[in-house]
Amino acid sequence: MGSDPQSAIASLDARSERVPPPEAFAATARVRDPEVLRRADEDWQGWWAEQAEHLRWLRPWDRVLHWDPPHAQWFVGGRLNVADNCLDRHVEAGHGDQVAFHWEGEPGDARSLTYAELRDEVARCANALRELGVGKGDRVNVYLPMIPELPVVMLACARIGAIHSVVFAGFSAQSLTDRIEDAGSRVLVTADGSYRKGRTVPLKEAADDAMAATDLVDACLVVRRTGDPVAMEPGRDHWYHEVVGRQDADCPPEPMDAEDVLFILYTSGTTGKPKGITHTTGGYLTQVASTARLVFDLQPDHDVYWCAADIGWVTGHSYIVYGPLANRVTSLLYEGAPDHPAPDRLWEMVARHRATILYTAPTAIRAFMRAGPEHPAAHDLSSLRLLGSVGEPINPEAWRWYHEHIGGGRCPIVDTWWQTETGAIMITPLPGLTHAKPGAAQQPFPGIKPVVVDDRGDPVAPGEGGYLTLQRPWPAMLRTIWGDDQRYRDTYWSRFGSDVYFAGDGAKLDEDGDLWLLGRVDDVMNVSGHRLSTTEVESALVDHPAVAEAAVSGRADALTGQAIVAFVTLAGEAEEHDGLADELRAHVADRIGKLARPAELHVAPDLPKTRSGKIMRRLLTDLAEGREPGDVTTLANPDAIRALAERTRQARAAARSPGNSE
Ligand code: 7RM
Repeated sequence: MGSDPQSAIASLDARSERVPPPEAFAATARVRDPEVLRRADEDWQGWWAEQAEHLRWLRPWDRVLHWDPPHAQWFVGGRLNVADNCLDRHVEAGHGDQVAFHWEGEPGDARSLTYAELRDEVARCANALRELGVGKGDRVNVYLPMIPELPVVMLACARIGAIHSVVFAGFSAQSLTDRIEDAGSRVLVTADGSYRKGRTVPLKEAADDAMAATDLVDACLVVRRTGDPVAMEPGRDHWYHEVVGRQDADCPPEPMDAEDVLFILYTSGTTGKPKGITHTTGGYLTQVASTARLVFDLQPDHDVYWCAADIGWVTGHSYIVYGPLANRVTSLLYEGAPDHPAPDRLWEMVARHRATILYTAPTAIRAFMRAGPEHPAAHDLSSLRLLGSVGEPINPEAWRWYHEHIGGGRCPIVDTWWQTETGAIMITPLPGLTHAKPGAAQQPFPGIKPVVVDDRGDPVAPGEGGYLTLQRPWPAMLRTIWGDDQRYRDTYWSRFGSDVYFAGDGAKLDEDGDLWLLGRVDDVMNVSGHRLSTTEVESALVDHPAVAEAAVSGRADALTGQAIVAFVTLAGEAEEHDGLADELRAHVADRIGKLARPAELHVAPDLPKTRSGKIMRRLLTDLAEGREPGDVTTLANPDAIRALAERTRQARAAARSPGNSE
C-alpha cells in the first residue's frame, strides 16, 4: 500500500462529500434505474448473458459459464468474430460512412477512417498476414506507435484468428525480444519510426536489435510513418504499404470459439519476468463492450469519444480499440505527446472535434493542473459531457480540478478501477446514477463481486483497510498466463483459495458501502499509471557491469503517483563517479524502457540486510519516502542503513540547492 494505509484512509474520510449526477446528464443516461444493480447481483450469469446478446454470434452458446476454479469458460460453445462485431456488422447495418477514427499525428497530419474504410483496410491487412503464413492461433508481435495501422493490425489478427501481442512502442529492444520469445511469434509488425515531442523515434532500429537477438522472427512488416531511412533485410522485411496495398479487401471473418485466445498483453508482476496475460474472445468482448456502453454512456450517433491512453497498454486495447468499435462510436486517436507543440494540444483537439467524452489518467490530469487552467480555458470545451479516469487512485484535488476546469462542473467523472488481468472495468460509478465521491471508484459494475478481506480472507468491517478480492468469475477475466498456468494459479488464486481472485491492491469499504482503492500491496510500482515491478528494475540495474546489488522502491510523487528510487552497491573495481547515475539510468532505459528509469539513484557501500542475507526492502522504502527508517534490530548490518540514510539526505539536499538542474 503506497505508504501508510491508515493515514491514507483518515485523509479520505475527511473528504467524503458527494457529487450527484448532473440533472441534464441523468435525464438521458443509459442507466437510470438502480434496480439494474440489484437484478444483476441476483442473477449475475443472466446479466452477462443479456450483455452478450448485444454482440453478433455466429453460433449461440450452449452454456453461459463453466467454472472450474480457477479456470473459467464463458459462453461455452458459442462462436463469433471480434472484427466482425467491431466492423462488418456496423457496415452491414448501414453505418459504413460513419467515422470510426479521426486520427491525428503529432506533427498535425490527419486521417479519418470510416467504418467501411476500416473494414476494408483490416481485410487487406488480414490477407497480407495470411500471405506471410500467419494462421489461426499464431502469435503476431506488434510494435507500433499510435497510428491507424495499430488498430488495423490488431483487428486483422482478430479477423483470421491470430493472437496479437502488442508491445508498447516506448519499450526497449530487449523488452521486445523477451516478449517475442515468450509468445513464440514468427511475425513482427513495426514502423520506420514515430513522432514524439517534435522528434522522430527510430522504432525500426529497436525492432532490428530485437530481431537480431532471437532467431524466431522470419517476417517483419514495416509501416512507413516518418520516412526516415531504415535498413530492410531482404526476405524478412517488407513494407506494409506494398504487401497490404496489393491485397483484396475480401476476407471473411474466421468463426472463433468464444474461448479462443484473442490477445496476449505483458504486464509487470512481482518478479522480474513480465507475465503474458491471456485474454479470450467472447467473454472479453462482452464485458468490454458492455462496460464501454454503460460506464461511458456511449451514444453512437452523437458521441465523439477520446481515450487518451496508448494502445500499447490494456486501457487502449479495451477502450480505444475493442469497446468503442463494438459500440459503433466515433473516436479520436492521437499519436503524440499531450503537450506538443504547446500545453493546450489536447484542449485544442477537444474543441476542434467537439469531443464529448474524455478518458485519461490522474498523472496526466496532474500535469495539466501544473501547466495551469489558462490552457483549457482558452478553448471551448462545452462539447464534453463525461470524463473518465484510470490507472491509479485519483486524488480528490485532481478530481475537483478535472471536474471544474475540464468538465465545466457539468460532466460526471467515472473513476474506473480495473487491471490488465481483469480485461475490462470492474469498479466504477455509473454516470447517471452514482453520487460521486471524489477519490473513490465506489461501486462494482453490475455482476461483479468485490470483497475487501483481512489476512485470513474474512471480510473486513466498514472503515477498515484490507485486500481487494473478486469473488465471482467475470467474462473478461484473464484465462491464464501465457505458457505458465502454475504462475496464474499462484499469483492470483492461491492467497485466499482457488475461487477468490487476489487483485494485489489494498482497499477499504466506507460506511456507505463505497469502495476506496488504496494502491498496491505487493512489489509492483505504479509510475504514471504504468505498472513496473521492483525486481524488474533491480534486474536491469544488476545487469550493468558496475553494479553488484540493487534494491528499488517506489516513493510518492506529486505528478507521477510513484517515482522510482534505486539503491545500488558497486561491483569490485567499479568506482563512483560523476555521470554514473545517468549511465545507470540510461542502462535501465535500454533494458526496459525510459519509463522505468529511476528518478533517484543512490550508491551505497552496503545495503541493509537480515541475518539470512535478504535485503530489507521495508527500510529502503522508508528512506525512499523520506521517513526515518523503522525497526532495524533484525539487521545483520545496522550501520548500513544509517549510512544510507545520511547519503540519501545529502543527495536530496544537493538536488534541491540552486544551480542544480535535474
Ligand atoms: C487499467 C490499468 C492495474 C493497477 C491496479 C491498481 C491501479 C488502476 C485504478 C487504480 C485506483 C483506479 N491496468 N489502478 N485504475 N487504482 N483507482 N481507478 O491501469 O494493469 O496497468 O494496472 O492500476 O493498482 O491494480 S494495469
